[in-house]
Amino acid sequence: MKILLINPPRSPENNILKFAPEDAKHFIHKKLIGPPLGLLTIAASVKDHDVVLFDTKGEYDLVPDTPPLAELVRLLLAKHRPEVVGVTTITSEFDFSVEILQTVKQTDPAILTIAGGLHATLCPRDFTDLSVDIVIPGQSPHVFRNVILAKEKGLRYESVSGIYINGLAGLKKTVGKPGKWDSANADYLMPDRSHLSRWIETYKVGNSPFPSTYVFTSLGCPYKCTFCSIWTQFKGKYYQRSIESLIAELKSIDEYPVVRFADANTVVDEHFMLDLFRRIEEEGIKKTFIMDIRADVAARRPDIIAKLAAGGLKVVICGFESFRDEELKRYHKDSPAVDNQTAVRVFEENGIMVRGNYVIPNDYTDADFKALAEYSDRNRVVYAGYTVLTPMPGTIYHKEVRDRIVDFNYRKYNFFNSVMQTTLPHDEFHHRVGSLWLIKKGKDVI
Ligand code: B12
Ligand code: SF4
Repeated sequence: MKILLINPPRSPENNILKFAPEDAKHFIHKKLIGPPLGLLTIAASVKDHDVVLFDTKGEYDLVPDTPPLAELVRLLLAKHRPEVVGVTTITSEFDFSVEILQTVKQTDPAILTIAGGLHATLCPRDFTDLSVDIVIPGQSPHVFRNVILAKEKGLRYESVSGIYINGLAGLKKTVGKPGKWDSANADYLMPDRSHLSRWIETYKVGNSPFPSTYVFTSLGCPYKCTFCSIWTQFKGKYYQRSIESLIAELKSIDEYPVVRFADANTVVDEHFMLDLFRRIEEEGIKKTFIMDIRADVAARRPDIIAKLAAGGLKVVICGFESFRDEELKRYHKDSPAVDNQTAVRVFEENGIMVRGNYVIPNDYTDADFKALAEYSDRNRVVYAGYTVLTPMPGTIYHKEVRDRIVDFNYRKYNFFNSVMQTTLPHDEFHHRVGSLWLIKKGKDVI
């Protein structure tokens, strides 16, 4: 079976960048670089078939004058002649995923179209556009494989559990539950990164001359922050990979000297991380590591941070979220603001560069912006990110404020746009958020 998997482009909507002062624009995130791990996993589930994976993000970075999406998809269809096309979807890229599948159906209605990924997991019922044949929620490589087998054998898709079939009468869920699938352990599928070799030069972060890749050591998160869709995607569960499977993966990616752990939180099981880094040292694996680590972990366990730094940890992404305890409590962050300050000190003492991220609520007034600016100025970090507290569909926060949402354009759900009424005038709010990006140490950008 010929299968084409397409990673959609980034959403261009970025009101923080649009309204920021000119001198701040250089620092504001324009794009995140990284491989589509989800699609690579799906590709691995059907590797006995003829699979092509196309990263449109990488393509637009590599060849900026690549034709617009619909034309690009038509070229891909003409070149690869797939019988099945699959897309992965996060909320802000939903429209592009649908546009890809619409182009597929306009070109050849016989091609089977399948949508999966985070947004398909949290909001499967959004995929009612008739260009979508099947929606597969969840960690679903085995279900995807079952759909391909059904197509191959000419069976009805109704026989595959765990999918939604779309049609004129709407989406219909098939009966039964898909069999158990242990994505992080027994059923872990090693991604075949050779699918991405065309774009490897584009996977470079900041000023690094070396390409980076993502590897997950865990899935899900044991915390329950109200604005976060990662724990809801995994229904609050947390799955840890095995150390030996990680060592095997790290040893297989010599072409990527920089590895970002794609975890919600890399240090949850502290013993696990210490054991992993002991094995990394034993195996003589030399990489630069980037991780997401919570402030409270660094504040409580500076000894662990020191060990990780010795093993190659160079950059940490840390969700500071707020400088006020009452806001952190409201977000269910489970970590007081003082931990942010302690964490910055611990990371810096260990030569680790910190990317600290704050989320800005839509009701911030002039006084709130001034207070945050003052705090952030006292706690400068090398890379600082200031994004908008966004009600992502499928989160607690979305349920809380759903009646106050004024902008339903999913392209804006990427943390760079307020989709609720702001207390300050709309343009000024984004200008003020943009100005904050100037409060950081030095001139580096990631
Ligand atoms: C890797 C990653 C990326 C990569 C790759 C994503 C891509 N497709 O191109 C890059 C770096 C490009 C990226 C970019 C962005 N990301 Co990102 N990213 C992640 C991260 C860290 C890990 C995701 C992952 O790989 N998980 C592991 C894989 C195996 O799981 P998975 O993707 O869910 O895939 C499984 C299933 O979903 C399913 N599946 C997936 N695809 C498909 C397709 C089919 C056909 C089927 C059947 C099944 C299926 O099967 C897979 C295997 O089991 C998550 C945070 C996290 N820790 O989860 C954020 C996350 C997904 N990103 C997020 C966001 C917002 C972004 C950005 C918009 C950020 C920004 N503001 O710029 C950008 C988008 C573009 C840009 N502006 O540059 C949000 C999404 C929130 C939401 N509700 O939409 C997350 C959850 C982070 C967060 N803080 O909330 N991201
Ligand atoms: S914001 Fe971080 S700590 Fe909170 S639930 Fe999401 S991943 Fe977990």
